[in-house]
Amino acid sequence: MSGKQLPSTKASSDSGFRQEPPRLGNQYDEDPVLQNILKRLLPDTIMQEIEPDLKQLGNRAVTDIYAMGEDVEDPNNYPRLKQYDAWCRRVDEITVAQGWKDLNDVAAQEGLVSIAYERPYQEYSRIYQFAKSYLYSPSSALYSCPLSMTDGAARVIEMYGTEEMKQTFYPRLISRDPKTFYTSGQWMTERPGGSDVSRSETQAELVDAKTNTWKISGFKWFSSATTADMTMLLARTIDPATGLVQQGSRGLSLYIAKMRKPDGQLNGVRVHRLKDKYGTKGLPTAELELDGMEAQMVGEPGRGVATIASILNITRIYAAIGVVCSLRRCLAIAKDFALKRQAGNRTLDQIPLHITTLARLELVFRAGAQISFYAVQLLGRTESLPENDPQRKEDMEVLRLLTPVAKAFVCRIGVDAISETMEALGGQGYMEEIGIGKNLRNSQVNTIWEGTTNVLALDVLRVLQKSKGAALETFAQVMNKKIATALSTSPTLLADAAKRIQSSMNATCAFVANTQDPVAVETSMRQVTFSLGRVVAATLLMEQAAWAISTKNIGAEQDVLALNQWCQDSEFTKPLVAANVDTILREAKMVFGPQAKI
Ligand code: UCC
Ligand code: FAD
Repeated sequence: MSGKQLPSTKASSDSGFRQEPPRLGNQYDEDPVLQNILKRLLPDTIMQEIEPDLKQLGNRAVTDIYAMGEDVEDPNNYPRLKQYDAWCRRVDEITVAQGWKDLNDVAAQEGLVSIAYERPYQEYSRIYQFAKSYLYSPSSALYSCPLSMTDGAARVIEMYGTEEMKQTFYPRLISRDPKTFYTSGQWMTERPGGSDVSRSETQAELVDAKTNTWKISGFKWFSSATTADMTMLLARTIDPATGLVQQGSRGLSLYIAKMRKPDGQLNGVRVHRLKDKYGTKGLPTAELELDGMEAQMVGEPGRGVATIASILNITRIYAAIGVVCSLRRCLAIAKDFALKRQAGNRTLDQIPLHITTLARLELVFRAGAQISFYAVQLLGRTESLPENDPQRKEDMEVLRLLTPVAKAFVCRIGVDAISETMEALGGQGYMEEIGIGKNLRNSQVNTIWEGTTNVLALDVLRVLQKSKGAALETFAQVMNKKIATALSTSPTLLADAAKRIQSSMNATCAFVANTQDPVAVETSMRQVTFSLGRVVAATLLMEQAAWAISTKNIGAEQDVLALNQWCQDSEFTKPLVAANVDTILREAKMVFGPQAKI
């Protein structure tokens, strides 16, 4: 026998080793990455004004809001549907957890939607709002989902709504009073397709042109937040003059409808079934049959997709932020565990292999946080700057390209990283009580809803083609400006990263310009999207590092390390590869067998 000899001790359920558990403290105080992004993006006076509010929410995220989320995640409290009463009358009542209702009230009171529309700090209001959403979201069991659609609905009404909609729906969507606060659904997906809505079957028939009243019938395949008060939905418009409909997505218009009539009955909606989902268990997602749902058209007939895009472009930012804050939550647990858990004679935070594993996750978190808050910054500017401001035009162009990049890239790499945080706690990571499982399950969906990764890559292509390449040019110019400004603060420390970012940006632009074959263009779009994601993350990490150096921020060293590590990663310099018909055919044969064709 080797090793030191000791008297034997007996381990039992009440004696022997107990691991000190990881702990979560105030979620704002413990997050220097968030704090420093906010300090960089916000004027000092605003930062000072909002910080106490962020601190109080950071505390609520681990106290009462946390408890509400746990109540929702309790399997005994999952949503239940009662379709009929004892007398065979159709009632379609959905019961949700008390925590779900409380999370709604907290969201209204905390101004999680309203801050964006009250605009107390003009262009900076969005940053304030999303910082709060970031703190609330990982404890909220996905209440951030209905909030994101509510936010998008408010924006659509602000942009395209009639005066009546602005007076009836809008004030409720942005209310801070839980009694008057409305949440909204967003119904696009039907059985023939969610990525491609062109074969949608739901139809809208005009009832009264004077009051813009329509009756909608059909079947909606996914409705998250079915207990919302209202919804925005796509339907195929029956031309009142001819009684005919136009096929394809250009035949779809956007409609707004209340879920219930004034007498409390459902407004022509039957809840067909609640979805049995992998995650988002507390969110009452349903299949809905519509039979004469009374609604009003929003925007122009046949412009449904283009009009609802204003919701998509907001909810996609929520999805990116949602994954980033969940990753941070899981990483916080993994980091604290590493300080406490011993393997051999060291704690995990001293073991090189464990350190390097966590370092990669930390990088994904920092990069994702930068990209997401940049999208938020641009969203705020585009909503607040005067229409003729040249900065607004540039911001709109960059935001249009950045939004699908952020959603696709951040959600994809973020979910993978959350999965790895689970492993960092070993077997305990897999246990429900730890919280990583819930975050992983609830985050996974962000790669699917609001557009899958590939559909968003095709949205990037839409932007490149529609702008005839101008969007990418503007994007590159803006990144170059940021790099030049950052370099001027610290040429030596940042020079290597600057060279790498510019070379990667140039390679991506050249690849896009030189790739002409349609198959190659389409199949390389995911690579292009991710490459743009890596470049924008690098540029923003550099901006953050330059800010930290120039303000002598305590995190400056970490920021420079993160920047260099991100830019030195092999993925960053990996060349983009264009596929052609032959390569895809080979892949098709490999996947589907020798008969495969494209
Ligand atoms: O999943 C859903 C809700 C879940 C809950 C969300 C919670 C998130 C927060 C979580 C927090 C933790 S709701 C369903 C979401 N569904 C999608 O995202 C659909 C994915 N599919 C697409 O995005 C497709 O690309 C479609 C449906 C947009 C394709 O439609 P079309 O009609 O075939 O495409 P077109 O013909 O290219 O585009 C029609 C018009 C064009 O404008 P015009 O006519 O002026 O040329 C496009 O430029 O729409 C314009 N357009 C856009 N404009 C299309 N996409 C956009 C866009 N993103 N922004 C601006
Ligand atoms: P499909 O479109 O059939 O996609 C299947 C696969 O094909 C995907 O991998 C996709 O990337 C790929 N694909 C499709 N088209 C292309 C293409 N042209 N090129 C390359 N690849 C392609 N929808 C709503 O409208 N409202 C809601 O409230 C809502 N809530 C949801 C809640 C949950 C929990 C979930 C899981 C979904 C929800 N959805 C909702 C639906 C969601 O938006 C769709 O599932 C999503 O847009 C994908 O559509 P689909 O399911 O029809 O998949």
